[in-house]
Amino acid sequence: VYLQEALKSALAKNEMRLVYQPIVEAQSGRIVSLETLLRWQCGDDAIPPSLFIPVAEKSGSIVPLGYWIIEEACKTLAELPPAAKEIALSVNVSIVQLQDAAFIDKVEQLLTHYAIAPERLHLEVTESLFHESQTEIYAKVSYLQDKGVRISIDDFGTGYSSLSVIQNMRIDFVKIDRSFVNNIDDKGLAVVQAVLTMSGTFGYEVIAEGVETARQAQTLLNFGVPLLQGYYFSQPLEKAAMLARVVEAT
Ligand code: G
Ligand code: G
Ligand code: MN
Ligand code: NA
Repeated sequence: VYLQEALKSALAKNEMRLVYQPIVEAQSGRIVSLETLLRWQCGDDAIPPSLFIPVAEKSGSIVPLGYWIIEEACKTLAELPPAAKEIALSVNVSIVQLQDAAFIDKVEQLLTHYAIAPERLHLEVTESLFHESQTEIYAKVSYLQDKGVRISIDDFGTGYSSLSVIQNMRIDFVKIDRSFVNNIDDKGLAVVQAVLTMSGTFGYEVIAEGVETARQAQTLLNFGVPLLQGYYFSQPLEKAAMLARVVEAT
């Protein structure tokens, strides 16, 4: 109840901000996109998303908060230097947000208002999202994809019906959950290889998450994973640091 109340005023009090974690091309180390991650500084406390996102989902405040997040992402995209105009931002979206009747209109309005090419907005959703009200959600996602927005399946392999999702939807990116990357020297490798093998048939690009060591990065590169993300390449960065990094690289 305390969190729920504090969440309501968090935006007005300027307590929320986004941080940005690079997703890099395995071959070159070049940044191709950045995942936006929400941070809440409530007084002296940094409250982790794992704690407050579920509360925000339950209370419905994730809906206005989610629009704020997408707007911030659009503003940041507009601020990237011209040489970085190919870089995309990948925003986490939960099912409650997609269920909101205004979702499609809001996303289109924001893209138009900030003059952002839809291809530069990626939405990260989890597999479990496609359980409830499948057809309605599918239609919304599909509509946005027709406009150019890209869809990533987050935490791939940890939810239910992972395989039916890639079969039934046009997925642009599959993000292999970090538990498999962490286990790459053992059985995790088989999962990575299976996801890679299927990518040809289903037409998605593979991103490995949670890459923490040079050894993991090298193994993933050797097996042909095209895109990598994790602490080995970069922690999530504050906006200024992210902009500096992007400018430096372009
Ligand atoms: O950044 P961190 O590792 O603490 O994130 C923990 C969880 O919170 C992750 O599952 C992540 O997807 C989720 N999360 C982080 N930022 C956002 C956000 O902006 N929106 C939503 N819906 N989830 C987020
Ligand atoms: O569920 P999702 O993939 O959106 O979660 C993203 C979360 O993973 C972020 O909170 C981010 O801080 C965290 N993260 C990013 N890179 C790494 C990593 O290399 N190792 C671990 N353990 N967590 C990571
Ligand atoms: Mn994510
Ligand atoms: Na993930």
